[in-house]
Amino acid sequence: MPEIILHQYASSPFSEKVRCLLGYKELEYKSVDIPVIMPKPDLMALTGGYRKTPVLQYGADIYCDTAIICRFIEEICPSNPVYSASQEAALSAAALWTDTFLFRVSVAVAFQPKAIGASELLSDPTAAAAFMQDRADFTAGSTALGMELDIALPHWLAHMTKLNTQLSVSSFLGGDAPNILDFSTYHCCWFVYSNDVLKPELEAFPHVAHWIQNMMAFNNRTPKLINSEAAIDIANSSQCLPQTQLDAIIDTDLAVGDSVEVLPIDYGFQATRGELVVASPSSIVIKRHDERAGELLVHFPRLGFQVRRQE
Ligand SMILES: N[C@@H](CCC(=O)N[C@@H](CS)C(=O)NCC(=O)O)C(=O)O
Repeated sequence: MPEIILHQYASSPFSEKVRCLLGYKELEYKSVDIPVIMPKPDLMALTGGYRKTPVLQYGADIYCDTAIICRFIEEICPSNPVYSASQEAALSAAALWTDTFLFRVSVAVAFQPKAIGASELLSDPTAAAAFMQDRADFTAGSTALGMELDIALPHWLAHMTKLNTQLSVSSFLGGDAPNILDFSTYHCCWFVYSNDVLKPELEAFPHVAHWIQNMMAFNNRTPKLINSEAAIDIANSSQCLPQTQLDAIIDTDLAVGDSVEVLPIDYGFQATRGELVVASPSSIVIKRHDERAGELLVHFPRLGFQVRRQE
């Protein structure tokens, strides 16, 4: 059985979402510490272009975006479920809103001028300049990530107020146990809460602060650190998982075997190219070959991504 390898960095909120879910599921995993900014050549060998953080590797299967990473974790470890059929549409919609809109709001709040000195990513001026340039390249052509603080802050406070109300009568957003919305919401809060200047402001919402502590406690594994070359070797010596949805192409203009490119629709428009294997209502899977990593299947969620046929 392949092992889970999480390609991530410590200060990444979306990585924290996955670290906590893995802990909640009591799953062991290996970790590759990837660069915070480009270039990331060893990650590219696996993803073929997708550069966001985190990426989950399972042998020669590569999962891009936490929406599909979390679904995959649920598939291989159904105990402690975080999805349910009775909430399928509601949870999927709420988690997408949280991972996009609330994340965008939380980035503006976390990077506000008074908090920058205490930010792990921005406290050193040289590193901060390189980071800002990298993120400008990363979000080129997109308006989906930037937001002015005076617009973001009221949205942030409005949602924190609602969360505080719900969490005053319920241990988790999912009720007695967390569901995927807890993990999606938590990583946005963690991003702000882990800045010492901003922590007291979140503590003004005591039920949110208590829930953050409970969610944080799920990040309880100590993954074995491996280097990126070792992860590439593991991909190279693994077989891709058999695909059960080979005929699942819902797009009328696409067929299995088409040469396609897949890219996010919000920001980080770096495409991955390969041969289409699946384009179902839940996922897009393409097959690609890398000199060092061998044959790979790269998986993306359907929501938030587009597939384009390459002529
Ligand atoms: N929708 C993506 C968003 C991932 C994302 O935006 N991650 C941030 C870091 S937390 C990122 O990729 N930043 C640029 C980078 O790490 O190169 C997901 O759910 O995984």
